[in-house]
Amino acid sequence: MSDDTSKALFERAKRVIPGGVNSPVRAFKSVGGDPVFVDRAEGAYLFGANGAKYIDFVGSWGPMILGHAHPAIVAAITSAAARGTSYGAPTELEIRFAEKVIALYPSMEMVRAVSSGTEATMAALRAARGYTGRDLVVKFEGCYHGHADFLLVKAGSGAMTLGIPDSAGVPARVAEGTVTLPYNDVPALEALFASRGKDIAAVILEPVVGNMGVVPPKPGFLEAIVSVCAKHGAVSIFDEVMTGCRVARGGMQERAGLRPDMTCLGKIVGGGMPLAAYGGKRAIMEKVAPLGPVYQAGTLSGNPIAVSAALALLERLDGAVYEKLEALGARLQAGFERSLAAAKVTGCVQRVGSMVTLFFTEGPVTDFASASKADTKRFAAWHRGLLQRGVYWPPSQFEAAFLSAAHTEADVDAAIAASEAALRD
Ligand code: HOZ
Repeated sequence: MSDDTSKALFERAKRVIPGGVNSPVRAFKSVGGDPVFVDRAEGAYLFGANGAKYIDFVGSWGPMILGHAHPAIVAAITSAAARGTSYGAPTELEIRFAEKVIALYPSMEMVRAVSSGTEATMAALRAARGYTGRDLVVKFEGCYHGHADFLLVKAGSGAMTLGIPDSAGVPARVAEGTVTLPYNDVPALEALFASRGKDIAAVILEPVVGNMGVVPPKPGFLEAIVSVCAKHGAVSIFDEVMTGCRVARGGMQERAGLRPDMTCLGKIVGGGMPLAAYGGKRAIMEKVAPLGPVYQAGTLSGNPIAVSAALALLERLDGAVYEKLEALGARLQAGFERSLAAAKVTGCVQRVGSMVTLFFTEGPVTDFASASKADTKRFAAWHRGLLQRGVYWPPSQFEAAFLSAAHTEADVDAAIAASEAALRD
């Protein structure tokens, strides 16, 4: 596929936007080549400004669980826009959104709408600190919770991809307020609480990591987080921005049968619009202004267009969607595993439902250290091979790919065939 168009657009973009992109991993820096500039998207497909059609396994990094431009969601957006794009005043739509989220996530007794996953985690942690009167935050190496200063410490996603897990511009005294531990390491968690338990406000984690590639929790890890926090009076926070309504309608907490103290949601829950949410136990959420002293606000929070899109999406998430996603995910995983074996290439496919990563390392990948062993050059070559064959895969070894209910078995088989060929390039 000729990519003169992408090249020309990228050159133009780089003159006026840092790195030519509005979010770092989009720049293809770790895989080489020019990013695809998108003209439009429909169902499981992206159509590039270069005229090419791609089977999309990025899905806007998660939200597009029903595929792009779903007619019901487009209709909801259109009709909401005709009624005004933003009011800065409450609407009945926001109540319906909160009621829906609480119905799906019973651990969330109250919920606040915000505009991005970054805002959700930032606000949840502020509420946790306000509630406990403690300052220390615990996160896990390779988990990414948005770009708030105190969370850009040993962070995954683009920060890991670009080799800057500890961002410049974060004051040392701010970073010192965050302690990091290896993911899946219960003894390390217990040891930290034994020594500093009285100072810890909250433990935040991705209950399935998507931001260092897909890394599932080991049996007992999530349970340990919830119980250790409860024992020491700290707040457990599941960042389900990626896993929420993705690994199950009620997220990973539904699959695990757990009720964390707080939950952060975004992506799917936002209907593919700039909408996210945080919430949790009533006693914690009652600390949030105007009820309590923890301040958090936003002109576009609960925006009527975004909330309308979210409601239209959420009401379409039935059991059939998740059955289809599981079947497609299993098919993709088996096919990729066959392609690795046939090409005699070392790799492992990690998957939870419709979140998938092919790691170019023996595996299993259980934490930041094992993820870091992946052969990123091999990944880059494979990624280029997929792209040349019309498969749009996340341009980083350390990101999850996503299936949607709009994908077909034929789309998945095309990706498997592209992988087979790419591994032989
Ligand atoms: N943080 C997103 C992936 N984990 C990337 C968002 C984007 O670059 O659009």
